[in-house]
Amino acid sequence: NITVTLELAKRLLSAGEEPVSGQQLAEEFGISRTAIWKHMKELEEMGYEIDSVRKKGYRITKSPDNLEAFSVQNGLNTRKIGNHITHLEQCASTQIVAHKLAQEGAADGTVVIAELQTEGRGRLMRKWDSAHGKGIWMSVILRPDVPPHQAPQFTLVAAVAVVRAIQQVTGLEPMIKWPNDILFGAKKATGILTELQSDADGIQALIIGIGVNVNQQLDDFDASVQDIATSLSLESGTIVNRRELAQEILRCLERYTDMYIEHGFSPLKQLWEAHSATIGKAVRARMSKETLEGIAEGITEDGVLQLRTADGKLHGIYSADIEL
Ligand code: BT5
Repeated sequence: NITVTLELAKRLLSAGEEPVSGQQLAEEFGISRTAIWKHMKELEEMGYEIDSVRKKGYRITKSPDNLEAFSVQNGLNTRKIGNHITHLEQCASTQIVAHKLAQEGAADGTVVIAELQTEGRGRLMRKWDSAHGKGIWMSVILRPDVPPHQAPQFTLVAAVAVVRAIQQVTGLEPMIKWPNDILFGAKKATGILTELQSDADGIQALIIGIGVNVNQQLDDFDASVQDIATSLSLESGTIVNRRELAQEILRCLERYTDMYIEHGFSPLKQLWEAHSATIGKAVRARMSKETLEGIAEGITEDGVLQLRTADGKLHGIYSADIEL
């Protein structure tokens, strides 16, 4: 029974370094000590490393690279983001699941994570390639008390959070391409998609979708993106622990969205610009109706990209695809 096995893992993880005896577990779970032992074997098969200290009991020394709700929550130490996590083996898109949960009243900070997305999506309904178990495919529901026109800035705030988390966990130095890409060189490792549920009273929920390519090797990517995509593993030459990274992203997301809500965009603008691959560069901005070329001079306090064209005119870009 997989539920009992996972409940046992949760119980041992919450005990931390302290071993829990087979007898105690047997009593708590209302099953035999032999059954407990069998569940431990199952956990080992799932990739847990378990120390069984004679007479003292069991202790988890290492968790597998999985994004089960309880293992992401264990040691997370956030105030609200991640208090509720829905972990799915598979779904069409975590955005769709999160939209539905938000409509049903899910709490501020609720997170949806999937191992596999069959219809992961980018902006403008573009496809987001989401290989099984290789990335972090998640959507975070936020309910900030800000006017709807501030929603796009959350994409920039989330980009800062993800960059800081990647730096912290892997030591790599990614760059941000306005508005929502995280790159190594010209290749994309992360995309962010912020969607909005609003009504006459303002923002009901923001659904921040974050897709991080973590452990894909080249042939794990769909042929259509192999030339433009990269993963943290390809960049670092190691396997990256997805759970640690997911936890750090949630912590950073809480820290920087709190900062934004309390102090506005200016402290984040500096952080964003420090990691920007766009500012000061000659870029082409493709928009739905026109394409502009010029120098990206900066972003405004509202997160609008400022592009100076050859005729000296300064254009505010609200939404575009940028080519460097
Ligand atoms: C994005 O859109 O970059 C936003 C991606 C957001 C994905 C997350 S995963 C969790 C949540 N659930 C979802 O369904 N979505 C969110 P955009 O800027 O429109 O970029 C899309 C383009 O990136 C595609 O047209 C491809 O060219 C490219 N692409 C697709 N999959 C990729 C991947 N895994 N890595 C790098 N590039 C990719």
